[in-house]
Amino acid sequence: MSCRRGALIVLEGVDRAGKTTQCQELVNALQQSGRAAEMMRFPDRTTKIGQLISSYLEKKSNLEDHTVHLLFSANRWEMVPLMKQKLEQGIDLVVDRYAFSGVAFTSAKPGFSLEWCMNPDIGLPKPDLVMFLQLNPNMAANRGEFGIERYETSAFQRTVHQRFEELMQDSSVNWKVIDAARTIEEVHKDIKLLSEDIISLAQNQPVGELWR
Ligand code: NYM
Repeated sequence: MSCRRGALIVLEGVDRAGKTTQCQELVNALQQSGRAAEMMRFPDRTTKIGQLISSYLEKKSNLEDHTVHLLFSANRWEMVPLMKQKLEQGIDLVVDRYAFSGVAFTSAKPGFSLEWCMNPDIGLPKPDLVMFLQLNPNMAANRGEFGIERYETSAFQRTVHQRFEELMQDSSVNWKVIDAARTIEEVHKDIKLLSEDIISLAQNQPVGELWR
């Protein structure tokens, strides 16, 4: 008999919404309750593709806008075999950003439709749950270190936020909106409860395909 699969849980939001902190908190909490949980993040800057992306984000190199979009997508696809393997082994994956960031950030640039941006990510493992950490982009800007990397301007982040709002209209994805303007502990409590519910539901279902 095969073991019950792990859940694919994604945290999304504008920059500085607290995603990384909350991913770590969730992984710790799940591990403490005896689950095998691991964190992943996109972009994964450790691979060759990830290094190209990282250099672009740090403004050390320039890449054409379509090209960098496809690199971000390729950086997800290159991790798919590992993700599927871990899920099958019963490991819960807590992921800091996914295809939704990919679409929201590129489509905030002039001339990019949501549809074009979604295409390369169609068929990725579908998250069982996507929690959107809702934070006013102006509040995010006050949370320090804002403005160091590419895309970190209030005007751009406001457009990114609008694109996320459009993506959240899609009922084929299990979106939950979390008020991220509260304390770390309060936000964590909500995230943990929602995650525990989805872990029990997901274990009896096959992993879906995103946007298909
Ligand atoms: N980003 C992230 C994209 O533009 N496209 C993507 O597909 C993904 C996953 O990269 N500003 C952007 C969002 C962030 C930056 O930042 C990655 P961080 O701090 O590594 O999450």
